Amino acid sequence: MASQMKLTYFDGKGRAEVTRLLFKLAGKDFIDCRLTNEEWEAFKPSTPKEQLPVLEVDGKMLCESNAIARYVARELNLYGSGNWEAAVADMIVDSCAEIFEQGVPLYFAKTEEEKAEAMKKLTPFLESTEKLVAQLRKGKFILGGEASLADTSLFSVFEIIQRLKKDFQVDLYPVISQVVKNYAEIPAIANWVMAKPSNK
Ligand SMILES: N[C@@H](CCC(=O)N[C@@H](CS)C(=O)NCC(=O)O)C(=O)O
Repeated sequence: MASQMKLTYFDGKGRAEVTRLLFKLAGKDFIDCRLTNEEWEAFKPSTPKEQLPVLEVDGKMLCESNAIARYVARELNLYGSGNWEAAVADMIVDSCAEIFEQGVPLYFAKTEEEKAEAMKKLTPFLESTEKLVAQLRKGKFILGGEASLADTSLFSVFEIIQRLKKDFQVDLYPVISQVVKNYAEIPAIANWVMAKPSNK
């Protein structure tokens, strides 16, 4: 197991929250470093792609949010058991990454009309993910009784959509809605969510 890891991002959820949640889920300490824009400008040249998030582990640095989340999930045994379950988790992680990227216009939408248009484009991706989760879910969580990277990715991306579109109805996606609800009830997660303002 690697020594204490340091996750650096801005002071928001964005592309770092899945990894933060994984640390919380596993009850594993990490350094949650949040940079201001000025601090970022100074730190930027030392990062592999001049992008955040980065994860520092034993003097080395990883970039790309999904590579970071997968690495941390493997380190913390939150990637299911065996190659098949890891691939099942990956189907969800990749679907959530697609939703995240398709959801970016929602972040930049200024009016309710723009938000509605962005939601319209996002909806097919939510529907196909609901269908996938309905086929894969083995219990309370996607891989069975224990939460993994798969549920963490779902929870995080749905939390972001809810924050950006206040009238978003998670209930339209009943299977995902149940998984997300079960995830939110995990004490370590409930405490983490409660301790943070909704956008941080
Ligand atoms: N594919 C990359 C995208 C990273 C990315 O776009 N990061 C943005 C923040 S969300 C960034 O570093 N922006 C600051 C800049 O480009 O100077 C990932 O998922 O990590």
